[in-house]
Amino acid sequence: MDCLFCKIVNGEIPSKKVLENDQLLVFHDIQPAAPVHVLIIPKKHIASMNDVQPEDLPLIADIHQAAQEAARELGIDKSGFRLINNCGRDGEQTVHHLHYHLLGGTRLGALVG
Ligand code: D5M
Repeated sequence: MDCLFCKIVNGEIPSKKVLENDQLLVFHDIQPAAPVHVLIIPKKHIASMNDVQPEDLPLIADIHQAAQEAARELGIDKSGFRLINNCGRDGEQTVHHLHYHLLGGTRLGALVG
């Protein structure tokens, strides 16, 4: 499958990894929008939040746990952070593999898109 994030998962495209387990990968965004900006992705290819099935819901809980762990690892757990999912055209989703942006390291203002 011609999916950028699947290629990152299987090592075809390099990434700067923060955390990895059997289900998930956390890596630095190539175009950071904040001092700390990482992406949390399931290794399983799910095109978008709209495509999450009931059997995938444990993965969504795991993503929240990974966000907490990554925030601790990156030193933004105490100051706070933002977790964002862009879905579909109007959500400005550009990579069609489910991912959550974890942003922090500064006051983010009312909206970061
Ligand atoms: O966000 C897609 C995000 O993916 C965007 O912030 C850039 C990032 N990106 C694109 N290519 C790479 C690679 N190769 N490494 C790391 N990060 C990458 P979206 O929510 O779809 O707009």
